[in-house]
Amino acid sequence: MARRRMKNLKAEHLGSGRNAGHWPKPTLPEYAFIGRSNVGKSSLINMLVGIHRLARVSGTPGRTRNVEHFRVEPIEGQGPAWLLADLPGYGFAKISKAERAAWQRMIQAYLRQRENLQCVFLLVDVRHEPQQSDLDMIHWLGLEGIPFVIVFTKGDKLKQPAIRGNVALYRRTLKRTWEALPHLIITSSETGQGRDEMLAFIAEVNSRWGD
Ligand SMILES: Nc1nc2c(ncn2[C@@H]2O[C@H](COP(=O)(O)OP(=O)(O)O)[C@@H](O)[C@H]2O)c(=O)[nH]1
Ligand SMILES: [Mg+2]
Repeated sequence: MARRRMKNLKAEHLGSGRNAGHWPKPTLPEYAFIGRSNVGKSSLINMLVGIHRLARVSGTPGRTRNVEHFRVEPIEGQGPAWLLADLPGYGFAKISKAERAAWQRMIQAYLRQRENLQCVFLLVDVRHEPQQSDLDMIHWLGLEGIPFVIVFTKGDKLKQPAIRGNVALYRRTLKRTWEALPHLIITSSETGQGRDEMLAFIAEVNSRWGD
């Protein structure tokens, strides 16, 4: 049976800023998208919301240096509106050490301070084996006790068996350090794979907002 495609959502860009003074008031549940430059953060945000050019998709990695905030309206009045935050990519090679450190400080400050943050979506390219910068970020999130989900991107670029193999490798790598594994979701911004699963996850977390 063909599944009904979930409707496009209503969403708007709220603003862009490097520090708390420039971010929207933390009065709605928020989800942050982080990952290496070019992993597909902006594409995934566009895919989830169903708006082609909400978040910019960049061919030039490392261009966004601010946190970009978006507001998404609830579907048919169910649950609160929610916020998406598109964070600057890490692991971009062509920047100075000082600039990299400044990014890291900014991202860590955001993740620690943002009181309405419900969950971090940590994006990794499903084609690559676990990268040190991603494992470092996962480790840091774990130590800080910040809830996160690992979201594999570009699922359209590999065949099923290769995807299964790479995801299994990821599980094995994490199991060396962590007792419990985080939730893993496989997505493709091209085909819409993983959209329903991510939106259902967000709706579920949103339903507990204000409890
Ligand atoms: N085939 C395919 N390409 C993707 C996917 N997601 C992103 N891309 C491409 O990867 C590049 C970087 O995407 P972008 O969303 O700008 O990455 P960001 O730097 O993490 O925001 C762009 O050329 C996108 O078109 C995907 O799911 N499938
Ligand atoms: Mg981007």
